[in-house]
Amino acid sequence: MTDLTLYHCPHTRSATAFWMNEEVGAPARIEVVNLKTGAHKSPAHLARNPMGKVPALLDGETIITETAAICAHLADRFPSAGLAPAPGTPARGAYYRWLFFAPSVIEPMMLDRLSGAERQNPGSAGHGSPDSVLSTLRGALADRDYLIDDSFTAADLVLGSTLRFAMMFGAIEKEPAFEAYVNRLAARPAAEAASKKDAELAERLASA
Ligand SMILES: N[C@@H](CCC(=O)N[C@@H](CS)C(=O)NCC(=O)O)C(=O)O
Repeated sequence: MTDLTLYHCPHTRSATAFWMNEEVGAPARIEVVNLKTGAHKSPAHLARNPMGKVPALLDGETIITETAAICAHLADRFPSAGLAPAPGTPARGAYYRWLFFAPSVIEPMMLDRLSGAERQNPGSAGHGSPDSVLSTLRGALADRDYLIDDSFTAADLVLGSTLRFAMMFGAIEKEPAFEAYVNRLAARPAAEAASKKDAELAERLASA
């Protein structure tokens, strides 16, 4: 039985989990946690996620936070969507690689760039130098449509969303291959549906 609730605020990082929910047939009930009213710091939300952040997914009685974890869990929970390579295969290893690369490498690099922080010793920073992040991304996306075996997975969804945000905020320069990749992902029917529903939710919150 499916008993899923996604705690979500439109136009935030949780839009990635919201899109993933669409990719697997929208099984989760959406509960809005409005960051503008401080609902994310309410006792009810802090009990779900002591970080006071969205997204969070309630699956039965278990809370899952962290966008990449939520997306990976939904991919496994709904295998018929075909968004994760089989566990134990080399492709699954590559899938984990890119799922983790987005939050543990691209995100901190993006925040460094936006805040102007300079790492004195990039070798001791897990996310290395911006140049190495960019050249790794270029290599991963060169001459292919998706990260793994030329088929779309939840790793594309997570990494592509992160890359889109990074380009939108100017933390990563727009490059033709990056833009083509992000646009390819945005053209998926589930991505379009999620984006439309997210905009409607945002409008509803703004006029409430
Ligand atoms: N590591 C978390 C980050 C989530 C996050 O930072 N969410 C932001 C919205 S973009 C948030 O809830 N911020 C509210 C706050 O921290 O006060 C993830 O990947 O899900």
